[in-house]
Amino acid sequence: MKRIRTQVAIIGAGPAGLLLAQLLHRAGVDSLVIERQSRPYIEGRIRAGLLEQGSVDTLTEAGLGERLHREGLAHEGMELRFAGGNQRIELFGLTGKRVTIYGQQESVKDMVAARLATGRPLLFEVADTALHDVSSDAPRVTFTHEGVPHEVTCDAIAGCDGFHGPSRAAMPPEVLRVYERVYPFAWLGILADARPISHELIYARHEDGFALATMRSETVSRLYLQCAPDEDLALWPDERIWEALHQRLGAVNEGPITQKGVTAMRSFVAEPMRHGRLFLAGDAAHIVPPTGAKGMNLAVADVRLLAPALVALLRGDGRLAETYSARALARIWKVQRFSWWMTAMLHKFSADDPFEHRVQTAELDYVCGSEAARRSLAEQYVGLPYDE
Ligand code: RFL
Ligand code: PHB
Repeated sequence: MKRIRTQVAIIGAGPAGLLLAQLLHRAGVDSLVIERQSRPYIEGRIRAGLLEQGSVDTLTEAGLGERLHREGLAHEGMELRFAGGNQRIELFGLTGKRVTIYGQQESVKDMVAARLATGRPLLFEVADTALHDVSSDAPRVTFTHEGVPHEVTCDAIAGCDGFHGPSRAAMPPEVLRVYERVYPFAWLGILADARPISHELIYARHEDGFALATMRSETVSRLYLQCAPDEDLALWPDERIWEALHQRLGAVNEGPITQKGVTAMRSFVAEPMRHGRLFLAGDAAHIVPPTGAKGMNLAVADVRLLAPALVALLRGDGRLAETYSARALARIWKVQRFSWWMTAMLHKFSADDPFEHRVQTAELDYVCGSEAARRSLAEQYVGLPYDE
């Protein structure tokens, strides 16, 4: 058994865990990051792409913005498309803020490089991660790395291990309350070497279902189609995907498809996000459907609150730690509501429900016709101000 002592044990090297490690390092706090997957796996995992201005600012302040500013695509608007309607939402004009397209795996690469440069530990391919004594002042994490069992003693554990990680389950069941909604559809996402159809994102509601045109660069398109929750990718040869995209989005530039995947859609919140010396952040505590592009942004917002709370706790002041969960959840629920609303407005919920169809059209008509409604959408889409 190898024994290690650190101040904060961070479980998970996704955006939440890696950003927390960086912020703690800059505040002079020691941490150990453990990750179940390999480095190439997490650096290649295709996921989110859109960063709120506040997330860009947070990453920049953390010293992680150099390539993001060079390669990220800043957008000042987005488009809603539906039967007969085609509306640009002037994000910058309505809010003075922009959003930035920069693949999550690119942020992850930047954060892994920054972490390795600090010389502080980041261990990949760990197994059997388990949390112990989280209610005490001396919590522990055990795991196996390169065949050797490890035990980490620490002052606090940050559970940044995503929806399926062990941290949330380490909270005593009697203190944890879960709120959940599962949607009757999923997204089939592709990455293609094809020029994006527009400089900006297009969210389309069509009678066949939702579609989204986004991008990773000026030559790489990222496209999504609403599909069945248990969709079999084998039934979606490339021609069928392009046909459905043309149908729902109109003219789409085709090119070789380099990646295909199906993403389930769920809204989920676990409360509270802290018990004793265990703190949850990011997808470990909450999931949003991707329609509002909020998952990674919420992970960043959580960590923005968690890092100073942990720094203060380690100096003997537990006040920010006490209120971390409530302050994080105040934003999370607003973002949950926004993501649920965007999802409800743009997807087809049932095969044949003319009422639903009319209400969605009315909603889109209203959003497009009212500056107040567009401003409300824009304000949430670019990211609500941080409440600190
Ligand atoms: P992550 O990224 O899931 O990282 C958790 C890490 O923990 C590791 N882990 C463990 N490590 C050690 N021991 C264990 N036992 C472990 N169990 C798990 C995992 O391997 C993993 O590396 O969570 P984090 O850091 O909270 O970050 C959250 C984001 O990844 C997620 O919310 C976003 O990707 C969601 N999302 C989007 N978010 C946005 O902000 N904007 C978007 O445009 C956006 N689009 C999307 C998305 C997610 C999608 N998918 C595929 C779910 C589009 C899609 C299609
Ligand atoms: C993406 O670029 O992958 C993306 C953008 C906006 C969303 C979801 C995903 O709402």
